[in-house]
Amino acid sequence: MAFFKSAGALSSMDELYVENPLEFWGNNYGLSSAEVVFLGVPFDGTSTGRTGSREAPNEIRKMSYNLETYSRYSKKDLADLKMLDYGNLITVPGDTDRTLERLEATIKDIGQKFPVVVGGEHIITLPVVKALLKEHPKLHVLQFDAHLDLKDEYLGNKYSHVTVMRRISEILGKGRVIQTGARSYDPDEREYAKKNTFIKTPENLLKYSIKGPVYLTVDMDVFDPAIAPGVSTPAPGGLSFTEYAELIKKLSGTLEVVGFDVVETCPPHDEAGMTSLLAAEVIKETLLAFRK
Ligand SMILES: [Mn+2]
Repeated sequence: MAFFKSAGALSSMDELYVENPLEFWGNNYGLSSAEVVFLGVPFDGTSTGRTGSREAPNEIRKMSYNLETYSRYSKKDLADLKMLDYGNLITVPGDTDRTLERLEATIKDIGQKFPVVVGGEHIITLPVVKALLKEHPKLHVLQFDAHLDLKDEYLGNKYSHVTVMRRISEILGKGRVIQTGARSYDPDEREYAKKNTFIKTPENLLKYSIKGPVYLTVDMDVFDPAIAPGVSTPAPGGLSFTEYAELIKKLSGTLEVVGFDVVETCPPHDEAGMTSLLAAEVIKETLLAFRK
């Protein structure tokens, strides 16, 4: 539970029986000493489906209070990590470009840490990847998503949550984007993927080795809508949580992950907070799997 907060860097505030329920698990460390930095990005300006993912960072923070900090998958505990909740990016409503510029600048600030970025919709992955490229020129991106997000444009818009992986693939170059969980895409996206990215089933992902640093992006619609109904664009037939947790546990032995995001949770369309709760659990397991 979140009670371990007072077990870290002590201050006189720890004498008081109060806590701030709008923080991810740990927040005992300043930016200079934290190893893991959470950043919320409450932005849903290009959502083509249901809107509302801007509400996700705070909903996921609330749900994180329901979870144990220990993981039975990784046998590790969040309480052992030095973490900082950096807060939410101040977005510019109606202005995608300026919002993404702000996000890129913010990630450049914290890029030497292990960033955990909580969306918001999927376009936010683009500036994060751009910022991390400075630190990691050989970066690969591993995407868990029901969709390929490889459209060249949508209604004339090149910067959208349905074009995000196309833009990232163009920046990184051939073969540096690996996509898994995809089950909803058009023939043009499939054609682009054949030439430029790798599509792997979760099973095949384990046989494939990615050399060099990896940024992970988890779109919550990769999960089955039965357990994750609160997403912008649900697609039947997705992963279970157990499948995901076991998969990343196996990958944790080989992948050098330098940060990740969890995007597309859409609280206004959620049932009983279950997708936000799942997102909190996904953040916890992913962080513990890839952070020693
Ligand atoms: Mn996506």
